[in-house]
Amino acid sequence: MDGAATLERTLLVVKPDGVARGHVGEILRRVEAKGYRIVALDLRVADRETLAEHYADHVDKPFYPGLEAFMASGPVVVAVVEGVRVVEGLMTLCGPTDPTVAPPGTIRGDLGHDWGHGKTENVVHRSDCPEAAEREIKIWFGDVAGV
Ligand code: 3AN
Repeated sequence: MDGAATLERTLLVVKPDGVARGHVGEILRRVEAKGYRIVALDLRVADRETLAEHYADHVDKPFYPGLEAFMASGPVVVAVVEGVRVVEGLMTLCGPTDPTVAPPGTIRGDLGHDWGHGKTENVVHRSDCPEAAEREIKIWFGDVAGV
């Protein structure tokens, strides 16, 4: 044994397509079944300012207006998830960006569908590194997130 394991936190967002299609329970079930702990959870409609901060790396990209409109089109479920190596773990559980080629067994592979909008609608967002997780948790939940 290497001693005490370090707990990490990451941000999970069930996007409007996932909420509208009734996948919230299934997605949270998979996260909990894997052994991760949900420490904060909220259903809300994202505003433009929050989305622009969250997608700071993408605001200048040609697909951003469509992404913003989609992300604001209905409620999202935002969660802070805790566990050992959870950032990496949720990347694996969610699968790659494009839902058409995301492998079966992943959330995007099993539940995502290209509705003619390319990669815009892919059911979930998860932070892609510990620094992004810290930044994104602050954007959605402020300084004190979860229990
Ligand atoms: P991921 O969420 O897999 O880390 P990113 O960070 O490259 O993917 O992109 C953020 C989000 O922007 C994606 N989840 C997807 O909704 C959207 N997106 C990324 N690339 C494209 C694209 N080429 N066309 C449309 N939407 C895209």
